[in-house]
Amino acid sequence: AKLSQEKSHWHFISKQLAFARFSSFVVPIRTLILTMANTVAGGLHKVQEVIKSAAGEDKKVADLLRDTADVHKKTKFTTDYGAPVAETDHWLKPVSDKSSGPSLLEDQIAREKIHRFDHERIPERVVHARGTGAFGTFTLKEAIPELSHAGVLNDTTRRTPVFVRFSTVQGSRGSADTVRDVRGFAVKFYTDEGNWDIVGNNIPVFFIQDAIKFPDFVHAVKPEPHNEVPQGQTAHNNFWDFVFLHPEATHMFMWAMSDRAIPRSFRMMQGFGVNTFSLINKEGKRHFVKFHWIPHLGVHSLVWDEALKVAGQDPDFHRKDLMEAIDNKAYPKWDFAIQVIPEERQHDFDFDPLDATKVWPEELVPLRVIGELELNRNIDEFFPQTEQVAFCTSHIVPGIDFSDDPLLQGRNFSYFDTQISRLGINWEELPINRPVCPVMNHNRDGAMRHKITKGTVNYWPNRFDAIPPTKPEEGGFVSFQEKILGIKKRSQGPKFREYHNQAQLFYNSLSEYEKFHVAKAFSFELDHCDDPVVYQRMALRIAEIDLELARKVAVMVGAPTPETAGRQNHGKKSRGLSQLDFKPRIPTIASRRIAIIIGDGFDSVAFNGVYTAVKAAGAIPLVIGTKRQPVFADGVDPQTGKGVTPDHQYDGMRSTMVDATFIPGGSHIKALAKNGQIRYWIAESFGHLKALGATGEAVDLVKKVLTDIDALKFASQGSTAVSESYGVVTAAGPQKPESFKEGWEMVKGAKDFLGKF
Ligand code: HDE
Repeated sequence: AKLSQEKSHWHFISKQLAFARFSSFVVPIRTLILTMANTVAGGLHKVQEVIKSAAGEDKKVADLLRDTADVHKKTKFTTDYGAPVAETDHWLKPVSDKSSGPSLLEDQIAREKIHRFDHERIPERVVHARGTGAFGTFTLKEAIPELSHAGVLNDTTRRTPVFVRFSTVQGSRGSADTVRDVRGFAVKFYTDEGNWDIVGNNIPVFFIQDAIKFPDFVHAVKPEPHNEVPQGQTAHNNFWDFVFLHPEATHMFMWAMSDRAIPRSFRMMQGFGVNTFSLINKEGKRHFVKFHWIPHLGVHSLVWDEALKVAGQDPDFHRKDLMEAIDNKAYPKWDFAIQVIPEERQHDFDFDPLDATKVWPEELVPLRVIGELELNRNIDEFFPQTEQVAFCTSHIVPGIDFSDDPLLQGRNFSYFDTQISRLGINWEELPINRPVCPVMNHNRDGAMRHKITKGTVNYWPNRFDAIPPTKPEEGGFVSFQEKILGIKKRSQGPKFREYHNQAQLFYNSLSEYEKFHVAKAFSFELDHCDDPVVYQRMALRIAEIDLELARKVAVMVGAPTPETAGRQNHGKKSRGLSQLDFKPRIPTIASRRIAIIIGDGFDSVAFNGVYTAVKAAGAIPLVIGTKRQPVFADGVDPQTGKGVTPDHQYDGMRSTMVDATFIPGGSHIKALAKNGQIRYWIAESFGHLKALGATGEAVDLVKKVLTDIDALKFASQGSTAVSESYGVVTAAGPQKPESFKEGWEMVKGAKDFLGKF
């Protein structure tokens, strides 16, 4: 019953994923070979590129090599002060024939080891503590001299090195990846004119408008003070209490309750600078700007049931996904786009463009794609790179400037400040943070200073004219000259006081399936609040967005069902808010994980065909077997023949860890059919709307399981037809070459069907 209740969300997900996940399951041999050849050639090309850049084309690679050692190179073991060490396993102590005496304090080697260990931890980030990073390249596709004179936005021949850190917000460093939360999307560009950081999120708006509210907000969202519960969740009284008391949070919490907050992968989410910045051109003219990252893979999410399970089954799911994709050379890419408002049009909208709780609807301010980001290199060591990387919204380069967005103004203070307590005042000298261009000024000293500056003066002006400020005509940064008028007071602009229009705009723009998920998300979250004041008031707040939604949620969470809308829904929609607006650039299964389930007696023709096809398409086949020792195909003698060693056995893997599952036919089906874990795997995959493929005897097994859960009516009818949308592809015939052809027809069918969406 539950499964059929949820069928609408299966439908939604299948539209997005079924083809991408499944299209290469059954490929004719010729196509297969061609695809393999292309993939291999593409792969080699990329490898050569990376090696070339490691050799010096990528300035950050070259820079980091200065501080990189290799534990696998045969070098001498030494103390930190360089003295060679002969023994590291025993503390120095008096030892007799019979026993050993006390450990001696004089052992400088043991003491050094323990001292270093005692101080290994640094404070975790106060927010965004859990994260992972990777290196990449930013390429400008279209210069924008009319808007900005920044080198990085004008020179299309440059390859600007970048470091990107993705994160969750609420949980601590060891929390799970797939929790419902906003994701950080912080990009550090190592430009020739200094570092430029876009410290963004995967949601384009924020909960609050003024930075002074940030400590209250973070206290409310983080684990509660009396018991430090919950971890990695917004599902608690204090969070919902706070957002009710701050109507400005209304727009953002709608996003946070949508599928955007449970991404399938960091590689499949958008990024937004959120705050409004300025672009300054050569003539000194200013345009307000918002920055966007649009993933080539499209925007995809988990379903909540998957997210919950994966949080326990593999808390590092997103971290590993990113690393795995880069290792497999399926480099994630994003378009870099800008939205621009000329300064003189600042007041032409019914929202304030400097209010970070508002988007600039695309219909009013179109997106312009001007560049591309590719992540193509994993980190070498987590702590010195991902943990020590330090982003600052205040890191801008000439040609870019701030705006009076009051959230940004506070952020510009906060990030630098927090790095001082996390890393110390000389944090900008750390290898991951230092720029690739020369750094020179009269800032000096402080704990852990690395740089040595020769000369007798450390101030300006000085009698030698040593290191004067860089002149504007030589590229020196000049702040935008802005005329300010107003009464100094603790307040905000009038348009900041409108909180509901865009919350409705967002909700109205979602597909039915996404709306269904929002209702479920509220129901989960408010169900976890045990203070009636909290969930009752929230039901009323939701009624100010959409009455129908509020009524659904109220029933589920035990609040009185609202009778009237707190405010009429204006019914308007906008593009780019539903994630259905972001399809994969090219439908691909590259980097997707495909499980192939086998036991002794599997059909080797079907197995080999699908395994090779999946690999050739750049996807990751994971063979799941009864055990991790060799498993034998039908007709292969276990004594003399060659078996397949599975990557995992049933206990070590779950359907939630993969994007699709294929089960070849063969006599192994008799045993599989009796195995509860396998039957559950099939049912769960179907429930999460993942593509399921089966051939030969496996078709009956899949059908039986789907019949048992009363789901067959949604699945493939017959052996050659692809199901309308439910991603179940079966070929019942014997696995001779003809049936590959048959399979190919099915794949084409799926393509035609999915092409409509
Ligand atoms: Fe942050 N935020 N933030 N934030 N934020 C931090 O800086 C802060 C805000 C974001 O991967 C901290 O280095 C204030 C919006 C990301 O290292 C801290 C305000 C957005 C990251 C801080 C905001 C963000 C942080 C903690 C309200 C989206 C992780 C550690 C005015 C545009 C960066 C650190 C990384 C981290 C302050 C609001 C994104 C304390 C005061 C809006 C992605 O400085």
